[in-house]
Amino acid sequence: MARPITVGAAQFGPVPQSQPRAAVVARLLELMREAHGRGCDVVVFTEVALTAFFPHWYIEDETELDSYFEREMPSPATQPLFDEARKYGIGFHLGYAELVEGPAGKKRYNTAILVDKTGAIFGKYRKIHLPGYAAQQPDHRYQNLEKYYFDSGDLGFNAWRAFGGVMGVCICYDRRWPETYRVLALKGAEMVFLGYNTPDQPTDRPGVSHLANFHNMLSMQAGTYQNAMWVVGVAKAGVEEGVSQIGQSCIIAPSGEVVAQATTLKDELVVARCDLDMARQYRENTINFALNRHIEHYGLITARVGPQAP
Ligand code: CDT
Repeated sequence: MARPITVGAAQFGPVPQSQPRAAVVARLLELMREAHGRGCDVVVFTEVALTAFFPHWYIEDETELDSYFEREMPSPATQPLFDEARKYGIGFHLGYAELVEGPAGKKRYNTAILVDKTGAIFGKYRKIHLPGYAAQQPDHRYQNLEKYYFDSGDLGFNAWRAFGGVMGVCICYDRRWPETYRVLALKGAEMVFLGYNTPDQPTDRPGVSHLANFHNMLSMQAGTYQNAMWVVGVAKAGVEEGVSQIGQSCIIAPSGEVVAQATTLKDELVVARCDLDMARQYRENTINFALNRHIEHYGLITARVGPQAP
């Protein structure tokens, strides 16, 4: 029996460094209202949606760095998102930089939350795979300092029953690692939400990488098909503070087929009505884990490299 869900992938155009939170939230609210108008059950915002993607530059001043992070969620600035979600009866996914202050000092995470149709947070994920460098690269055109600014997520990959199915979350660079999708699938996720900030050029050389768009779609389409799940991938797109980022926000079926995709590099809502039951169908047939994954024969606990051939 079909289990339909209508999903909105809310691609976000550049967020200037100078744009206040309130103005960013106003843009997100506009996308949320459009999603409501187009019948969405849930609207998916991108990675670190509330600010410019600050890992692209080096920040020495701690107070300045802290200004990119949220210490609470909802916060006064983000409360309208939760209020409107409740008013419209729409769920949402939101990525943001999270600051946790404890006895051991500050912890910083690249985080995403899931919010239900009553405006209540029911899921949180902290990005595990952090790309880039742990130190400034002075000779690079722009930085990729996630290893410097963030701690690796400590909440694991999880899946939550919501919106008529089982929902999972990962963030950006996670999508390039097959174990991300596999662990989420093994936990039962039928649809995975993921936001990304992906430059279309290497940090150390000028010029567009002709493979940036290809690798984006390759990772997500392989992830969906090999794990029998839907993926909703949502970009921060366009030229932000001098860094040009890919778009291609899209909704991909468990067949690996792209059912909807953005055509711009700006704020743009992409909507699809998806049958969550398609994940179950694939998992009972071609991608049946229980029938076909003989992990006891994978040799996972034997030597990593075999002996020298004669
Ligand atoms: N934000 C983020 O994780 N970006 C990375 C850059 C990696 S460069 C190959 C990404 O996977 O898009």
